[in-house]
Formats: sequence, C-alpha cells, structure tokens
Amino acid sequence: MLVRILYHDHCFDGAASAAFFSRFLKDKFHPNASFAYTGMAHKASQIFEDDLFDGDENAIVDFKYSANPRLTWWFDHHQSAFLSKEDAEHYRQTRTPQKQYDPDFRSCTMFIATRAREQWGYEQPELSELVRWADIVDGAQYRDAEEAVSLKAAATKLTMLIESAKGSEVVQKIIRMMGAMPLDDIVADPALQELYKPLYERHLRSIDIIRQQAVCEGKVVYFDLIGHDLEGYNKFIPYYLFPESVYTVSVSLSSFRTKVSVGSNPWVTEPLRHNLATICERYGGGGHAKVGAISFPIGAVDDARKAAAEIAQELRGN
Ligand SMILES: [Mn+2]
Repeated sequence: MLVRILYHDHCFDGAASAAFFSRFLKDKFHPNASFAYTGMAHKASQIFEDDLFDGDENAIVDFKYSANPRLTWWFDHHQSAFLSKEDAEHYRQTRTPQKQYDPDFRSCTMFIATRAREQWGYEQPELSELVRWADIVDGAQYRDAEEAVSLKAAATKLTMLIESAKGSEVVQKIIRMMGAMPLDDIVADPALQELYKPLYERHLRSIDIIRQQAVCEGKVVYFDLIGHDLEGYNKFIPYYLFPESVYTVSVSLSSFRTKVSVGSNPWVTEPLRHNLATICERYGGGGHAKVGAISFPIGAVDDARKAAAEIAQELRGN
C-alpha cells in the first residue's frame, strides 16, 4: 500500500501539512502503508503530469487542486487554489469530505488538523507543537520581526532549512521527522546542523545585502536581488530593517524562475488597503491577501522588473 503525497515544497507549512497528514492517514486508515513525497513548486507554467499520481492513495496538501481522477485527498488554503475555471468547477461538482478548501485558515496544517478532528475524530497531541508553529510561520504570527529574523526558535531554524535547502531530499527527511519527533530534536540532528551552519551565515549576509539594496519610499520597501545568490531569503528582513514599512516588493532569480515577491508587514496596525493575491493574479501569479508572488521564466528579468515597479507604484498609492 503506497500513499503518495504531493506537498508545497520549500515551505514550512507545506512540510508540516505533509507530516501531519501522513500521521493522520497512518494512525486512522493505513497503519502499514509506506509514504512517498513529491515536492511541488509554483512555476510559470504549472501542470500536473498524470504519472505524479502513482499511489493507492494520492493526496495534495497546501498546493493547487488537480482534477486528476486518481487524486483521493486534497487540502488547500491558498486564495489562488485553482489553475483554471474548469478545475474550480470540477472541485465544486465532485467534492467529498476528503477534498477540502478554505482560504480563511492561516495554515494548511491547522486546516487539516481541524478537519481531521471535526470529521474523523482524530487528535494527535504529539503534533500540537507542529500545528501551532505552522500557523505562526505561515500566518506570520511571530511576536515581532526580531523573532522571525533572529532564528532562535527551532521552527524558525527549520523554516530556513526548508526554504533554502537545494532539492527536495532534505525537506522530505524533515517531513518524516516532523511526524515523529519534537522540533528541537529535529534541529539537533547532526546532518541537519551541518546544513544549517552555512545557511545561517548566508542569512546574516542576506540581511546586509538587503540593507544595502532596499529603498523604502511611501511605506513600500523595494529591492532587486538579481545578481546576488539569495534564493529563499527570510521575507521578514525588510520589516526588521524598516519597521515603519507596510509593503515589500522584490525581484529575485532562482534556479528555475525569476520571482517577484509581494508582501505586507505583519506588525503594522493600519488596515491593509490591497489584496496582494488579486494584484499578483493580474500578472499570472497568486498567493494570499497579505502575501503573493509572480513567477516569470528565467530569462524574463525585464518583464519581472517592470511588473515589480508597477506593483510598488500601485502599493504606494500614487
Ligand atoms: Mn500554506
């Protein structure tokens, strides 16, 4: 019995969702199943290949819907959860308790934990720390920018490892550990410690680079990291450096895309006037009301910069 889980790769909530969901399925339905994981990334052209769904159960967590008939479980909380109107319609017409969508949840892990309790009477106290931190990390519920940037808590260290690790192997090792042990014990793993040290050095360097590159104008922080190797920098650095800012727009380059990131300061008290997912959707991107992103092909740096500049201008209210 194979359970295949497609999860949002390089995202703490994606990993925690996969870990919680695996434990739920194992405890409740399939005690002898083996679990296999596939990390999904938002790309400029996103498709689900049929051969992704090779399990006896096939699940997608914290990622977009697929109308593939082999999909048996789906949980997502992203505003932009459907690739097309046809997919959204397919979901509405074929929905079951095993396929659930609620964009009001801050984290997909909390969403799965809540539905598992309400609909299947499933509770797993061993994972309550994981669920609580997934909600803090994905919902940007840190006490302050310092907590998010200083990386003192185990969950914040794991967030950096998950976001910055090359490939999916490390993330999947962490997923398997998350389902079975406390976060502090995962971080103490010697192999993960080895990976963590250079990433932490890079994190400190990235604070300096963003400090040098960023401009804050009309409460919008703007920076361009093309030319700096900073895939997966900590998205709270701008608010740590510019506590008075409300929005951040950045352009960066990774191995597979040029990315425009649009975020909002979780610690400002003034109400946000813009829905960032809606803005990003206009450019083919998506996300949540408070944080969004647009993926461009590798070579489309000029297009990405143009979109980023337009969005920054819009957010400044000019
Ligand atoms: Mn999520």
